[in-house]
Amino acid sequence: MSAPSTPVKAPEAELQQARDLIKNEKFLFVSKTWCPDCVYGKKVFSDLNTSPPHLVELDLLDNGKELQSAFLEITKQNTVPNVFIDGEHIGTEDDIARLLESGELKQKLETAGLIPQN
Ligand SMILES: N[C@@H](CCC(=O)N[C@@H](CS)C(=O)NCC(=O)O)C(=O)O
Repeated sequence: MSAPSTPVKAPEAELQQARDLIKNEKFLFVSKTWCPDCVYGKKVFSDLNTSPPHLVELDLLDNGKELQSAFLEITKQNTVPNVFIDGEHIGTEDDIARLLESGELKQKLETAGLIPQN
């Protein structure tokens, strides 16, 4: 029999931890150290000279799997990068690329005070 594909429900402690991170960190970047899509996302922000994001590298945490489940429950996204600006869920590297292309990413970063206004 194959393993169930539905992730386990996130524990309350990790749900609270994820909510607190989203609420308290103006610029939150949930990542995994080996993830190429995260490298892309980090480079986009670095090229825009943003203030450094608060990085959460899930694969370095003892409770990384549970925390990933918590972000899934909150955002419906199970992948990294999972990015938030000023509490707003931005999404993954596809969303970063789309918002970069449209100019909205820079606008959001400026509004949040994460890059200087023009
Ligand atoms: N482009 C993908 C996200 C990028 C992606 O697939 N990221 C990988 C790591 S580079 C991932 O999160 N894999 C699942 C995991 O590590 O649990 C999406 O649309 O969600």
